[in-house]
Amino acid sequence: METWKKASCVLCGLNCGLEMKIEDNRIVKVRGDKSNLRSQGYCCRKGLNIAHYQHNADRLLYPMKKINGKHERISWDQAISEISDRLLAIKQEHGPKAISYMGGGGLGGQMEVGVGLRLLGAMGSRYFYSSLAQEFSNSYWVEGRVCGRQGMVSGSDVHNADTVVAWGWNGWLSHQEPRTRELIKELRGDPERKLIVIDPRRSETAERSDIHLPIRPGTDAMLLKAMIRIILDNGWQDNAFIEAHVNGWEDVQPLFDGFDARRAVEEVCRLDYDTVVEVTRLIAQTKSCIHQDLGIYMNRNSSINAYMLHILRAICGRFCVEGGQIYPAFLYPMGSHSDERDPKTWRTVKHDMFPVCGVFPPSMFPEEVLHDHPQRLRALIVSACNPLRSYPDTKAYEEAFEALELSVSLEVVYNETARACEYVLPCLSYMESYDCTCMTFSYPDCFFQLRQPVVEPISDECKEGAAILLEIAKTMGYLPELPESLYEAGKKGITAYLGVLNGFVKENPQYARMVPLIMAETLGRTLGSVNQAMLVGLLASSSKEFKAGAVAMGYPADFTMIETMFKDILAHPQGMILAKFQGDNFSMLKTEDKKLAIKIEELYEPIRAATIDNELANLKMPDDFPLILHSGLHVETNINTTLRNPEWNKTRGRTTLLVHETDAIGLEVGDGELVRVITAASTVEIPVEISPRAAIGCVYIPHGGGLIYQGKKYGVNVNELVKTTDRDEMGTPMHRRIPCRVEKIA
Ligand SMILES: Nc1nc2c(c(=O)[nH]1)N[C@H]1C(S)=C(S)[C@@H](COP(=O)(O)OP(=O)(O)OC[C@H]3O[C@@H](n4cnc5c(=O)[nH]c(N)nc54)[C@H](O)[C@@H]3O)O[C@H]1N2
Ligand SMILES: Nc1nc2c(c(=O)[nH]1)N[C@H]1C(S)=C(S)[C@@H](COP(=O)(O)OP(=O)(O)OC[C@H]3O[C@@H](n4cnc5c(=O)[nH]c(N)nc54)[C@H](O)[C@@H]3O)O[C@H]1N2
Ligand code: SF4
Ligand SMILES: [Mo]
Repeated sequence: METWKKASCVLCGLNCGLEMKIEDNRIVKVRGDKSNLRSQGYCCRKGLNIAHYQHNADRLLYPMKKINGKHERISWDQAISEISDRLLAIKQEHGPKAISYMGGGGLGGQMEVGVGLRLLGAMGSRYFYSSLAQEFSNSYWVEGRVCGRQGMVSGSDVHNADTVVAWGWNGWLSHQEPRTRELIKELRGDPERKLIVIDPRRSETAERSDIHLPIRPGTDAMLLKAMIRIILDNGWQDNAFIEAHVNGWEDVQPLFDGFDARRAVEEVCRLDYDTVVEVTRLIAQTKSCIHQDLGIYMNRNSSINAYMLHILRAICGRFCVEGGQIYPAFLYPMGSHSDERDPKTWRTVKHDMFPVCGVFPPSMFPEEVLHDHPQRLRALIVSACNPLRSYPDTKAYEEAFEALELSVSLEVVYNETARACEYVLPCLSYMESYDCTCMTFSYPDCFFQLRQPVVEPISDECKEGAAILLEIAKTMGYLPELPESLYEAGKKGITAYLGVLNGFVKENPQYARMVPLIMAETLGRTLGSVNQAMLVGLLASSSKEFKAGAVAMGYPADFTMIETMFKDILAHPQGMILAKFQGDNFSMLKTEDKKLAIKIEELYEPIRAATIDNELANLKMPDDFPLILHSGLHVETNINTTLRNPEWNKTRGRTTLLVHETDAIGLEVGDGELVRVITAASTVEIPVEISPRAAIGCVYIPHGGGLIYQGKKYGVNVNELVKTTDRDEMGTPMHRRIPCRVEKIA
């Protein structure tokens, strides 16, 4: 019989709804799920290839331990007891600062990190490293000041906008907004709407735009300053909006006094001034929104750019309005809040670096391991990420992993990081488990999907990541003795369980902080899934805005809401709207007066220092590395490092270095010719692809290469070419501006 099951894609943050045809426990066909309210049947070629994620020859089937340099099968009992003992010993000898956690919160599931961070907290450590802090730190830090809370990140309401600005975003390939290609086609087909792309090269998205500003690489700060100046000169700012919703503009405005917008645009950005004025007018005077992405995040001036983008939105009245920049309705936020001004906020030992959203920057991890302070990092649990390919400076990472006293990988495949770890623990894949993410950027509707398993586990020994971490927490002694009544209560339903749990916590207030782990343990057993129990916990502890929004959807206003909602979620594998948030979008702001707080004094000096003359001087590339390497285009043939079997790109050729024709002539290299790319970190050999998609002076290598599949390495790992120190003041790697040179191989 033909079975089609509903699930979602796990390959990028959009989590498009998918339907999968299953035969003999295998995904044999995939199509977009039209009943998913968010993606509405949309799906890209990566989603269509998701079977390669689930079924691949490097799936992990049982726990392993490295013995004499080789991974050997061990039992779960041995794995959990040894890891727990070792963690306790390291903590006892060196203190909690020696212990770290990396990853989690991935693009397909976020339940495991919920338990992981509680385990880390129970051990007394706060050293959490994740991918979030290699793209978003600068922007989320700014967001924390503007809206009052990091992790509450705003997004662009592109589908309701008339002018969409893609700033350093190649949406045609990377998607990043629901139904991106449909959106781009709609914008293009509608004379009343505009797509504007600000990108040094003619990207696939730029090619489909109404206006392309081919900005000189790295000069976005100059363009932003100029745009704000142009708005003020023309009186295009929205004074009524500023009066009603913005705090601090009088303080900020002088930063733009006397700025020579024309000179900046023409001389620094090398753009046509009149076109920039027209783009600025469209941003200020139409229903506009700006989607910025890695071209901004992983580039120079990332902090002030994120800041000036928010200033621009604020003075144009484009915050918290339809088609503008909105604060999404969510069940749980993107991350926690960590204010570096609070002396209680942890910093790293070596670099004294603070976290953003509770996350420390992966670019600093190797140095935090490889130093001789008694409190250096010594133990790491890494889950659902692949630092040995994803994070900058693979060599430094390899050395750091060597120097760890304990390394544990929770994975589904034998990836490069698992290979380097002492213990490797096999997880259920996202197609074999219940899981969810929170990356839905809409308001007031809060869309939510709990993905359900579509296939049986590949091995009896695979477990939910959350369950593995809970087991470690239990073995380490972090869970109190729990009464049988708590294990039994869930059998009578969620409402009954929550009643008994409440009673238990009232009697034992000392365990209040442990409630999520207690639920994971007790309700998790009843439900047969720690992830499901974690979801119940999330529903129970949701914000008052969420609960009011759920009542507006017809859910009971009392204690029984959780059970009703939980059942509804399970009955809707395609996802559903759980809550309709009440009140306007400004009500989401966490500032006291519910206004946008755009006064960020720490960034005044950097903005002042970004003068035309300084920028002209700072943009000069070093003589020995005259070209800009864009280390890691997110292209059609990769999805970070997740799809590993090269089969899926069989007809798509090999990894190349994109080079503009002008540069190719200068280098005397022809299409397909092998060249050497040299950076301060390393050298790789790669064939040239002469391409109209490259900007002059820039060369490009895709992200996600150099993966080992069935023991063989495919393509170039671009993170070999990056040093950990190629980073900015927040630790964000400068992947969009790595100095390099290219040499013809004689
Ligand atoms: N196919 C595919 N899709 C993906 C992924 C993938 O690996 N493959 N990964 C997903 C993830 S995790 C992410 S974060 C996103 C990333 O999505 P994107 O941010 O869209 O990815 P990039 O390829 O880095 O595109 C950045 C663009 O910025 C431009 N740029 C470079 N320098 C500058 C500059 O100085 N100024 C300006 N204004 N622009 C500049 C580049 O030319 C490039 O076109 O993609 C997601 N989607
Ligand atoms: N040079 C360079 N480096 C980059 C970038 C770049 O542009 N240039 N882009 C960066 C960006 S934007 C990002 S977001 C990061 C992404 O980097 P990572 O966060 O490392 O993401 P992935 O490479 O997708 O790795 C996810 C891992 O999770 C595993 N996994 C899948 N399903 C499960 C599961 O159910 N349980 C567990 N435990 N594991 C699972 C996958 O097998 C895979 O190994 O890469 C970054 N690295
Ligand atoms: S856009 Fe992202 S979530 Fe949607 S199918 Fe493609 S990879 Fe999957
Ligand atoms: Mo990313």
